[in-house]
Amino acid sequence: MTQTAIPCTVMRGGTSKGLYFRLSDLPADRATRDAVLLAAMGSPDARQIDGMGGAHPLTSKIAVVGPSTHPDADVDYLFLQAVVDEARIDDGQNCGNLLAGVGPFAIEEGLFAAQDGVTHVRINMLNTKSLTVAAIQTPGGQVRYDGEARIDGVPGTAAPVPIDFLDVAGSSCGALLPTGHARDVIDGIELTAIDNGMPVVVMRAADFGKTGYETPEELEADTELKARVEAIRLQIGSRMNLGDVSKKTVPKMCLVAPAQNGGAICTRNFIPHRVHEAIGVFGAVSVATACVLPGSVTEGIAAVSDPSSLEVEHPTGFFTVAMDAGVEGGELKIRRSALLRTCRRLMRGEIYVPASLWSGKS
Ligand code: NQM
Repeated sequence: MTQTAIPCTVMRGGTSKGLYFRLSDLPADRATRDAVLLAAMGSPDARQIDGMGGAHPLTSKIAVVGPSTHPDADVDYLFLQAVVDEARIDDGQNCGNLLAGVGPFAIEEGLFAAQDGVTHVRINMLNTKSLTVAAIQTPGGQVRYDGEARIDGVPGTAAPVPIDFLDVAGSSCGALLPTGHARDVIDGIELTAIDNGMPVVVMRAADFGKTGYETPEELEADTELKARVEAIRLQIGSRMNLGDVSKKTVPKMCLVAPAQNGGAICTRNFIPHRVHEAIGVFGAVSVATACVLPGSVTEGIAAVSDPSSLEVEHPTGFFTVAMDAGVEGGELKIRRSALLRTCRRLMRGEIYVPASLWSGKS
């Protein structure tokens, strides 16, 4: 046998797509696991031609799902980013888009028993050591994928997957405001470094001479802008308790401008080197939080009419974040945030990797 076959499911989760594995189907040793996952995706290669990756960070994602190691959860979820053009599997961030597929995958794989109606799956998110609950449509105890829910960035409609977060503030950086300030200045640019589920650096597009309404392609072609944004990222990363971020996918860098379509704010997101076609889930939650944070750089830009429901605009539409937040003792406290995603199982089968990397489970 020159190749090893590994059970694998391909799912669209929110506006991303990735490979879903059961923990027990992957090598236990981390170096072997990473070599296997790189081969499965076809990294490193800009086209990922020899693997399943889609040649973009949003389609080069992996979810590993296993039995819960947390007393208050039903399953564990580890998110892994296969870097497209480097031989690197990164576990330094979470992904709220692939998260949408975790509950259905766990049910389909027999890791968690569905009820008739709606099944609430409590998920232990290992990357950020935080918990979430996803409500999965399961009429007759079967996962239902079709439905009427629509999210921007995905054609058509599907079954709704509402997701609730209780404790994501500071989950990567140790604090909602890791630098201790609502506003910092780096290279003459005012910014808000915030972590409500994702480390994000919020900056005003106008401070870079941009409108903030440019297309992702226009921003990606702007090498001078990209260099300025990356220089700030490298400096603020360690101040956000993330250490040297030169080889990390966080923090994300978000340019903001006044909303154009009635939302709270308009965003363009460097994740961190490509520009997102929409916005990441936890990225949106963190930016929405900046919009209600007194003293953040969104002041004078964000239009918040209802702080319990914020529409974050992005290149392909809106992302609605529901939030229960308030200032307690002079500090912003996030009691709960919630959002809507959809997902769809696309394929289930076996993925082949060279047996020279791993001979498989004996
Ligand atoms: O922020 C892109 C995505 C993401 C991550 C990224 C995500 C999140 O759209 O929770 O969903 O910023 O890397 O999948």
